Amino acid sequence: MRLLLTASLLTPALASATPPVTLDAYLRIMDRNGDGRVSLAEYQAHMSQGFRSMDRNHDGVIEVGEQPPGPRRHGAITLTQYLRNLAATFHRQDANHDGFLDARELAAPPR
Ligand SMILES: [Ca+2]
Ligand SMILES: [Ca+2]
Repeated sequence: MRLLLTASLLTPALASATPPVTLDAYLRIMDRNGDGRVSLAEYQAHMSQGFRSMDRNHDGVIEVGEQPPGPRRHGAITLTQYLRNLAATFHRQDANHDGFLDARELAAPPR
């Protein structure tokens, strides 16, 4: 389980530069206030980094042309919509419905 996770979460560069990074370490990257669990705000802050890097003209909208090519391509998506989608994912992953993701919930396959 841990091996699988390590392989899927790490970029090759990171993997070669550091000792194996555990799921706990991954959680700590998201866990900004250090309480050992990931709140929705922490999840959104971390996951929206990708949005911000795709939003090349920084207008809060990812145009179709800024999206990676692929079958899931859809119309332009705003940051607001994106955060709403992240919230939906967060709540699906929150298996025990306590409003936080622990390491196990973070590692669970998307529902
Ligand atoms: Ca936290
Ligand atoms: Ca939870």
